[in-house]
Amino acid sequence: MPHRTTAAHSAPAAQPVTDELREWIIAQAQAGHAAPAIVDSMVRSGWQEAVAVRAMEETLRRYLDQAAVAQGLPPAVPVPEPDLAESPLYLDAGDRRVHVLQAIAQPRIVVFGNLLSDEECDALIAEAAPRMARSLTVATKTGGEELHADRTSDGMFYSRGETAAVRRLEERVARLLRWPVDHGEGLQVLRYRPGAEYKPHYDYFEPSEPGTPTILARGGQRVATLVIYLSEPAKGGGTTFPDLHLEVAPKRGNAVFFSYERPHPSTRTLHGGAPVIEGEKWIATKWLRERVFA
Ligand code: PD2
Ligand code: ZN
Repeated sequence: MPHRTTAAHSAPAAQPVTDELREWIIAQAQAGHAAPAIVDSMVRSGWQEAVAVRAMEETLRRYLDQAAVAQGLPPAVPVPEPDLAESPLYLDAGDRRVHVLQAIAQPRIVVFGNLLSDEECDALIAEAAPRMARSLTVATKTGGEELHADRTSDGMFYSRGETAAVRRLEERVARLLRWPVDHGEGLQVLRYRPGAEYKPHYDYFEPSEPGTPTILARGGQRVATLVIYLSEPAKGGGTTFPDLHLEVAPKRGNAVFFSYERPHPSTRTLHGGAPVIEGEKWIATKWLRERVFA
């Protein structure tokens, strides 16, 4: 493999990743070697571990994306990502210490705790309550909105920065997910009563639908979702990911984040809101776009 060494006592010089190294990484992966083994052998050849890991990740991501595009899938785009590099238990979200309760890498799903206090949940519900109406979903045929039988909740949208509580939450989320406030849609609040549910769906806009170009003109695709639980139903109402057989409990103040780097089922981000069985479920959803949402 391509060799690199740095003098034992000098500060390590930057080690540029060469095409030769990238080709070697791809060949190793194609030969069936696992990522840790590839990194190990790079380190033994004198590459700094951090450089080796980054070279591996970048090379394989680019390679897989080229293969996906060659198969006719839409290209991958950058997505929001909380900084979980060192497996922290807590993340500094500016004005609040958010708990990292669970993380899945593929697809990227993170369950956060303590994102909102009980008082903040109550304030968002109280301000939203008088404005609730039967939920509409974006009509991808036209780019407008429509009543949808798959969603039996009531809802409303806050415009971005509309109230002090909304602004504070938006800034906290931007810091947590490392994605600018102005790339977010307005916060949507939903209420599910017993029997209400949100059937499994993808949050990205289906590229082949005729209304999609109009929708995308406002900030590109959705690339991530944060569902924040504002109240706890006594039974039911979890957020389900059918492809993963995963159900996230709707615990007040917690949130589930997931991202999708291309608008395609291969992301395995199919998800739904299970029927509420007892009590009421209130959520606030933040959808994040590729670019400034205006
Ligand atoms: O309420 C939920 O758990 C849920 C499920 C699926 C919310 C959304 N999607 C959403 O707001 O997109
Ligand atoms: Zn959804």
